[in-house]
Amino acid sequence: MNLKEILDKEYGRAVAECTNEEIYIALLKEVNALASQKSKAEGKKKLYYISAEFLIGKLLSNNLINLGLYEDVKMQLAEAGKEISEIEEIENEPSLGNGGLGRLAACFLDSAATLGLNADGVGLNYHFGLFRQVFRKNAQTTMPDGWMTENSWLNKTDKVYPVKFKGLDVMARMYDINVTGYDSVTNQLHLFDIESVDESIVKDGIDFDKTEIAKNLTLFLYPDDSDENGRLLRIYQQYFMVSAGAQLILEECIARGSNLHDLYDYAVIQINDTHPTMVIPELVRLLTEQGIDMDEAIKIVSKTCAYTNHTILAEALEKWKIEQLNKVVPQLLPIIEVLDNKVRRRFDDPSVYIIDKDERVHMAHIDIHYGFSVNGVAWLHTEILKNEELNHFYRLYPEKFNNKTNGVTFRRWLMHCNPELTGLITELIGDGWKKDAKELEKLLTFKNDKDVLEKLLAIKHSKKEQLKRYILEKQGITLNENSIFDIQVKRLHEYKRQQLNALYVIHKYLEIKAGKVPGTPITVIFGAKAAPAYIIAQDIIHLILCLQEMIEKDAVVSKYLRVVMVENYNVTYAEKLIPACDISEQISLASKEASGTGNMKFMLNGAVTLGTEDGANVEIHHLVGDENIYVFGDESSTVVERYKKASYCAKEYYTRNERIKRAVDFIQSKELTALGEKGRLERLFRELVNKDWFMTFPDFDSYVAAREQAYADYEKREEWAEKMLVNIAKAGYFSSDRTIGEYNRDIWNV
Ligand code: 26V
Repeated sequence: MNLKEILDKEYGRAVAECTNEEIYIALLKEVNALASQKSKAEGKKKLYYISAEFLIGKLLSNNLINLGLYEDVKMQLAEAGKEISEIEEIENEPSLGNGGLGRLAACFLDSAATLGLNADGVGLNYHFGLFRQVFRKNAQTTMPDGWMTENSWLNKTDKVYPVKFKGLDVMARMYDINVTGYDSVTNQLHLFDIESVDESIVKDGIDFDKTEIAKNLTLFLYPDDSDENGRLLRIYQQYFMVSAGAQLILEECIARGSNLHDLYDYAVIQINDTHPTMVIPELVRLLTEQGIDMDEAIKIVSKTCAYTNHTILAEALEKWKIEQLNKVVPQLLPIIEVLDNKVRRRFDDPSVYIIDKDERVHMAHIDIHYGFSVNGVAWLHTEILKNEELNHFYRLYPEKFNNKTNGVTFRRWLMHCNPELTGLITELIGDGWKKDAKELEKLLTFKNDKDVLEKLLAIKHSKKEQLKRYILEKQGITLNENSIFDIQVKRLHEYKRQQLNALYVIHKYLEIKAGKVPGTPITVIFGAKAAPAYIIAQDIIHLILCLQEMIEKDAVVSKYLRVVMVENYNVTYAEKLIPACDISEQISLASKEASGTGNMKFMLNGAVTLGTEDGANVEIHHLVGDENIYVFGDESSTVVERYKKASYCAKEYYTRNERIKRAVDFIQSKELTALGEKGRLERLFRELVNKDWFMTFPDFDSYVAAREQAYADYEKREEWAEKMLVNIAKAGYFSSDRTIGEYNRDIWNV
């Protein structure tokens, strides 16, 4: 690519004379055109990965890397005195996902294209995506996060599909984003949008009239569903996505030669959690419209659809009231009733019915009965699905259940975000690992190589300096790059237990106040958005921000301990934080985190995990061995039992354990209430003492012990570097190329 020529043609100016924005736009157009020209995957059968979320992140560098142009462009920019990172800054991040599930979908598309699979994504084009988080008075406020500009990666297509709701007909327009594989084909992410959407109805932060469907349908990702209109809007969004998606799929399959009776030879639809579940009755409806009888239509669809479960939290398993569905998509109800009746005729167990006695439709039940595969996303998660949460279904269909441990794309999560480490690895073992991540294990031969270990430490240090500069620029906070960077970044949820981390911070603060100072200063970094209607999550953010301010103002303590909560944590921030991390906090209550994928990204970048035996941490532990991870807390079997017996009493721990009591009491101390809202802090205090539903107290002592051990081991720099090396070397298993290979082998066969 000749940047000079491109800019000359576009603006008639030299590289150095163009603004960063001009360079970005010219690059965007050029790279997008090159991506479109790449060969497409071919084949009779295609995978459609249908998902309400695709958290794709910025695309410029990602596409440059995958097209093999990154180094060249970087060099040409450098010759003109520009850094590629300045150009990256111009791009808006599309926040089309909440967290893990959406980011996983994006990694999967990257890997599917890299492996050359005939595979497209199907989703929605939210104009504002997830909200932008702004801190005011030590609390989260929310703003719309517009990302679509005149020039973006969205390519408008001429495909439009009619979608019918009760009393409202709309048109779904398809927009495509090129998904470049690494040195491979280009696939597509199809995002549907409504022509009549009106961004001007958004007022006061992220408020808007939830009843004006024709104007609001694709404005936001998961609009607040704390009220009835919000919930209905979610049904509108889901049906809009699956109806347009189903029409696209049928049209494409017919074009490839299907007579629809053999649809499953032409398409496999992976349903990403229950949000796209209505694709099942919708496909049945469309097939019957084509003259196929209902029984056959159901059989065809059942051989086409596969379901991935991403959570066992009961409140996250979608159930829609018949009454709600009737208000939006009455045409699906007769079909859902047929699906339910077939289940009732076959099985005598109300817990597997689709429609329950309270007239609610269990979306996951549709997927399990009428899909041919059900998978969990990490070994432990799948075991819990089989033996606990979905045990009744597992007994009916043992052959449908399978595990697919999550993975992440190493193009973004190593090559892009950590070129320094990428360079060292390639210098040591060549670049075969870029196509076959298992080759990272070759690094183990350098375990005792002092020179290599020192280089690893030096890279970590320079990534900490880079993060320091970034946070200073974004938030005006100056980090100490010589401190331990202990990081917990993920959605705010009680089960992920940011509150346990905060209790440790209080404990440490009190120790330092009492004169017991740590050997190396510690910087505890948080990043998390909380759902606007999730009160306790908001209170936890409030606590963390108050702790941050209190410690910042304490000249003595802040020399040894700092707390920083980064504002608006997103993919772009993750790319800066993860390479700079020493200790990766993965402290969910065992059994609750389906997998986690941040844990994998941290490991890959040489952070050492401090975690519970939960989700994919179990597999990380198994791979790196006891020496190279800090594991603490009760095991999932203990936790599951404790819930079953309802035997947990937080108060008992609080009264008996002096350290816990002191830390928890501090939440409503004068020091903190002076900086925050007394009512909120007291509410959080009461929540913990009287409930502590996610059992932080039972794990507190072992958490403190493990964390202290990690900090002590950090002092032995060479031994620590060995741990880093082992983590990187063993991370190959968590490449999403491996995961996608398994999906294709066991489920898709495209
Ligand atoms: C959704 C909701 C929605 C309503 C209220 C509470 C709640 C809590 C959790 C969720 C999770 C939605 C599904 C999800 O994002 N699961 C994540 O999927 C990742 C990719 O498989 C996995 O790594 C994470 O462990 C899992 O939490």
